[in-house]
Amino acid sequence: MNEQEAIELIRQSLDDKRYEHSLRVAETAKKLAITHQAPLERVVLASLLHDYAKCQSPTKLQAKLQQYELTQSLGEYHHELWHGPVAAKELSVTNLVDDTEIIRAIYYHTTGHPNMGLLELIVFVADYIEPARTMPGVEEVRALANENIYEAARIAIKNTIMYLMTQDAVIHPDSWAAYNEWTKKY
Ligand code: DGI
Ligand code: FE
Ligand code: FE
Repeated sequence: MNEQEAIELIRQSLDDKRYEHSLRVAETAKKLAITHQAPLERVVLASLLHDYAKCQSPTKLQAKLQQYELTQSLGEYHHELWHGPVAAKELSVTNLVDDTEIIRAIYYHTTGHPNMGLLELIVFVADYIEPARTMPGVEEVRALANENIYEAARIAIKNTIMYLMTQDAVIHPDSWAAYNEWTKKY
């Protein structure tokens, strides 16, 4: 799939708000890819597609968790965590995307993962800092993103975990593992 095809695909599968968000993530990720000398086209493709399944209902996503045998790892967690893994599976089983790193970037874009490579880190951070994001701490991550992508990702997941804890939300083990790994690096 090329960039134009990805844009057409998300135009069909997402509402306006989510479509615009995806374009902003791709634009943000593109700049980071240039700064960090990451493969530009692949970074843009992963960013465009990261929320591909975001507009599907929790009921539909739940059925797909079953279909792709993801219920055990994700079924007990908040339905917000389902759209990345479902999008990754859907895009790979249909052979729309055959690039494993792109698939991983999509799969783990919400929770993070301890073994993320540069492409995945860029998508993860770009999703957090795209220009419409206003959560507390986002400016710090924006500034760090150009200097040290690991540290930017670390602060992003730290802020997310801290926010979720104020809500008494359950934290997915991948989020903890990512935080621990990036903190050891730091
Ligand atoms: O899809 P987006 O809105 O662009 O962003 P996202 O996929 O990063 O995040 C979706 C939501 O998931 C966001 O409100 C924060 C939440 N989230 C992230 N990690 C965890 C989590 N929610 C729970 N319960 N547990 C987590 O570990
Ligand atoms: Fe998302
Ligand atoms: Fe997103």
